[in-house]
Amino acid sequence: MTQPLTIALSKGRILDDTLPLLAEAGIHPAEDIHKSRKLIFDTNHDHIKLVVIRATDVPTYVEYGAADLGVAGKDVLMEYDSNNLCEPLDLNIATCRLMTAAIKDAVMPQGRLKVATKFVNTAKRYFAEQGRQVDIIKLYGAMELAPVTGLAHRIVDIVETGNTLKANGLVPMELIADVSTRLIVNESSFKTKYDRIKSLVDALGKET
Ligand code: PRT
Ligand code: MG
Repeated sequence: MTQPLTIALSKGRILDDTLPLLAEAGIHPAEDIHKSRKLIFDTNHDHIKLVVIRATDVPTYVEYGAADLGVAGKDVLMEYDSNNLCEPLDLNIATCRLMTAAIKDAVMPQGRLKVATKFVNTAKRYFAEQGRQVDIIKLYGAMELAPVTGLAHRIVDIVETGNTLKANGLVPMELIADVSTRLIVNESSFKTKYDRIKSLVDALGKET
């Protein structure tokens, strides 16, 4: 019996760019993902299934083998920081930058810099590499509000056009990483289901 191949997709903005890539590689969900409340979808291929989950959960599903493959932003992968995931393909979609930002013309604080972000691990690593001691404050959203309200001096967040920062009186400062969406693969799946995964990687690679 052929084992299923499960692909974990990030819901939200990445999904809209992923579905056309899958379609060009010949993979079509059996029903409209946007109109369904289901979390798991059959496809036109008997043995390929899609699960649609929060972007931050994708590496977890793939690392533990609950999904063989996944589609996730480099920002999410940097924050998850696993050594057990293969990253064979840059899908070149949902491109943006991970940056620090602060209030325009803000003066540096006397004491330690307070940095608000949902990218706690990435921010810690970045400032440690710079040899700068900072206090990291974990937030789950609306990071732009932190400097304005005095919660933090700086934020680490995704910047695309820069409009969100600007609308809140902030300016981008340091580039931490260029971000795009990656295909990730569970290491042991890559060995046990090599042929099927390889041809999928090749098909998706042709489109990017
Ligand atoms: O909503 P939920 O908490 O479940 O997750 P999420 O908000 O992280 O998911 P979602 O759907 O927003 O998708 C996030 C993924 O898309 C990220 O992991 C990135 O890899 C990628 N991506 C690409 C972006 C953006 N562009 C983007 N512009 N993620 C977020 N933004 C947000 C950013 O947080 C900021 O609020 O857009 C705003 C900045 O945009 P500009 O154009 O104003 O600079
Ligand atoms: Mg969101």
